[in-house]
Amino acid sequence: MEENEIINGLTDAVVNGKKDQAVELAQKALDEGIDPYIAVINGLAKGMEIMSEKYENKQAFMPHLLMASNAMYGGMDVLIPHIKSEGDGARKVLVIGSVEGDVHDIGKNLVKTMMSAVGFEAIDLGKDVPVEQFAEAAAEHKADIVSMSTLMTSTMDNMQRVMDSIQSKGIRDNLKVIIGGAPITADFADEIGADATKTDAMEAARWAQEAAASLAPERWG
Ligand code: B12
Repeated sequence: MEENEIINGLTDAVVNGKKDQAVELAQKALDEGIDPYIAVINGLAKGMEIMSEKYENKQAFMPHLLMASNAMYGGMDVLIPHIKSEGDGARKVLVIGSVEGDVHDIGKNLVKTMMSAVGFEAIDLGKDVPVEQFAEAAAEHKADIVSMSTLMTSTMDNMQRVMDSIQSKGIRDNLKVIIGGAPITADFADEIGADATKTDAMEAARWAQEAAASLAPERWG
């Protein structure tokens, strides 16, 4: 099988909600020496994007989405352990979660995966994370990066509340904050004082790598 065929097959497996196929093709991708990072992004994650669009256009419904994400995670379980950390070996810590009120976590999990792939140790707070928990976990784990997701306009304000809580804990200068999810714009990120937003998980990871490198190593004392 050619690389393209495997990558497209991974996308199709997600779109059709076929976990077995996703697992099998993920293994094939490894056997054929395809970069597992590429297989995740161009294969599995692309399938999830297609399904989200289909859902928006009412061409797919919730059970299809859940089967699609199940297939995506099946393939990721095979591929992720083989993604080589691009990190420089320094321990870098990421605190990540979907903000309070929001249970969407597929995108958050993708961001976590990509950040782990570039060398971050991820403290995953999960979804619907109470506002204060981001700052508490960041201080406890001496975080380099805090990453927040939300897919709903109604929960965007909670990102502001997390920023306020990071400020009032006095740790704002110790870390960098990136936010994302479909409703998030660069203007909104500016407005709440976050350091960046990106449209996809891979860009988020690249940014985080550089942002973490710009932080002073001794800042947590
Ligand atoms: C799947 C889904 C669900 C699933 C979630 C399952 C799960 N475990 O995540 C379930 C069924 C639970 C669900 C529930 C609801 N949902 Co829903 N859901 C979706 C759907 C169809 C797809 C989301 C998805 O997973 N996409 C795939 C992932 C890969 O994409 P992503 O999350 O956007 O992530 C990408 C980027 O945004 C980015 N990214 C994500 N996070 C971050 C973070 C950082 C730092 C960065 C840089 C980038 C980044 O990277 C990813 C790509 O690489 C969207 C529609 C859509 N088109 O997005 C609606 C959608 C988000 N849901 C919506 C709504 C309204 C709801 C409900 C309120 C529905 C209801 N009435 O019950 C509930 C919310 C419950 C709650 N309190 O949170 C609305 C939100 C509307 C709005 N703008 O406010 C949407 C847009 C659908 C719609 N058009 O109405 N939903």
